Amino acid sequence: MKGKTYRSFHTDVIHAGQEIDPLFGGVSVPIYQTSTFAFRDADQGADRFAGRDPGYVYTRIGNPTTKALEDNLALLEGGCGALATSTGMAAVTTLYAALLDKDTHMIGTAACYGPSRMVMETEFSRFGVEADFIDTSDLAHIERLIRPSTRLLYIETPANPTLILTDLRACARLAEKHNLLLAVDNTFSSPMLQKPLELGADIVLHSLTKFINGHSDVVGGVLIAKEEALFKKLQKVLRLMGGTMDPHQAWLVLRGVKTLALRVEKAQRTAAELASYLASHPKIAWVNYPGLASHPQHELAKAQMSGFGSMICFGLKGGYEAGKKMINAVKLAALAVSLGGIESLIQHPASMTHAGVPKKERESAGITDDLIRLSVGCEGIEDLQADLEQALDKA
Ligand code: LCS
Repeated sequence: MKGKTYRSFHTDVIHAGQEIDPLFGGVSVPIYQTSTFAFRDADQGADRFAGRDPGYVYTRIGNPTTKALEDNLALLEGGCGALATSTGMAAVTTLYAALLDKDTHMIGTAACYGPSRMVMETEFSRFGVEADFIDTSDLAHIERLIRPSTRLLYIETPANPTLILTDLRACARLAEKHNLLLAVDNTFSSPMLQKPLELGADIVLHSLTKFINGHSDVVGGVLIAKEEALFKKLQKVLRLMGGTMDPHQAWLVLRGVKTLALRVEKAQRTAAELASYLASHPKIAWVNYPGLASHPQHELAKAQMSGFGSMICFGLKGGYEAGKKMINAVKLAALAVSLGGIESLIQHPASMTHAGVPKKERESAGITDDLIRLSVGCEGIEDLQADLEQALDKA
């Protein structure tokens, strides 16, 4: 992997792993929009396939634009290498396929992004992989479920959409004790606010669709490994299964990541104020935001995150009926799934992102029917608050 990190994360997002285009001096990384790369001669082709020549072969296997993004993201997370994927789900499924075999077992966070759980319970289960999705904030429960066949601890913290946290340092200790791999979906925090590899995780993954790209115009994902052997294992499976990222997609994400630090700073400042505003509103029953002193894991948030992010979830006193009126009345925040973009978005997980998780499991994971999820963007607080205010008036 090329490149180095700087003193400031604000510099890293712009420069880590990046270099001036050696051909023409382009400051922006060129888009190598090509599916294949010509060999000088047959020997060079053979050498590239055998890995004796590090040059490019074919874009599913590797591409310079995608590599520039991968080098940047690996440095931001402190990993040895990154693998960009076509979507966040391609990162999740590549991880599962690379690390789990028939009759092996994993333990995952129950309140994770619905499809990350569904793909395991409905698809990987067909190949004999076993899984328990539980409240991973309960470490004793994790330990009780570990079996000789358990290979992977899959943690999402803060979890989508409940914002329940899991103690990453404690999970790393458990993983070490029981010889498990610890993978962390860091989508909600981004490397700006949480660095799972530094806290002891083996792998970090993201839906790049969210904060890292940040402009609601690209889907993508990434896997970042701490150690080379694990990186190679994931890389082999990704190349074979084909969930690789396209160079044009990579270029857009590279453009997006340069403003990650600015966007996260702005959005989380606004989110902190909006969370306090909602918590004091007479029509609001409850608010979950890790930055509020009332969040049951506020101390853990301070211990493992450097900021509390810009995701808020809350419920209205009138339950989902009132919540539905509110989300129908919101004008500035779009009523849409996804999160982490400059535009604020609001949605109802029980009927949208997590509708595929059976109701019983959804509720036991804390995804109650009244839960509304707000992704705070970079608009001005005055406008966002006024919009929530008028929508709450109608609820
Ligand atoms: N991990 C997390 C935490 C996510 O929130 C998502 C998508 C994924 C993985 C999958 O990434 P994708 O394939 O969509 O790039 N979360 C979404 C959400 O909450 N609303 O719509 C998508």
